[in-house]
Amino acid sequence: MKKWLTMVALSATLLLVNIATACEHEGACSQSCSLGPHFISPKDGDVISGDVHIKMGIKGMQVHPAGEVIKGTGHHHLIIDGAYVPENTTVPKDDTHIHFGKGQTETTVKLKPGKHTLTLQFADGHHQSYGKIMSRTINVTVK
Ligand SMILES: [Cu+2]
Repeated sequence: MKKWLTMVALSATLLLVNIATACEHEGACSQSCSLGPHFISPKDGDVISGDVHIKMGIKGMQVHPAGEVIKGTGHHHLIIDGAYVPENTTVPKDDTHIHFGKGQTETTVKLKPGKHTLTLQFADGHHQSYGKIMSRTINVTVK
């Protein structure tokens, strides 16, 4: 009886380990399984020729068009060669801070050849940043 219980406990432990491993290898969250935005593509360290096609994902929140603030929702921002935007600060709108206020999750950008950082910043319906925890930065090289 005692041996049987040990076997059950052991199986349960193995199952949990399997779930954790599966999460790490899930394509959409290969950078990390933590909450926040992530790049489905490109990946950190990618070398890209031509235009950069970007696919954005989010974990722990829902994408919703800008306009009204709804708890647990927001929209993506792409920051080119710049830092994340501190919490409760309005995300600037310029050539290097691109808003996806319609709820878009894909875009294509043209970057000069060389090394660049791409940062995703998730912010609420009034473009107020959710801060560092809701940002993600990767490095890419454009040929
Ligand atoms: Cu915005």
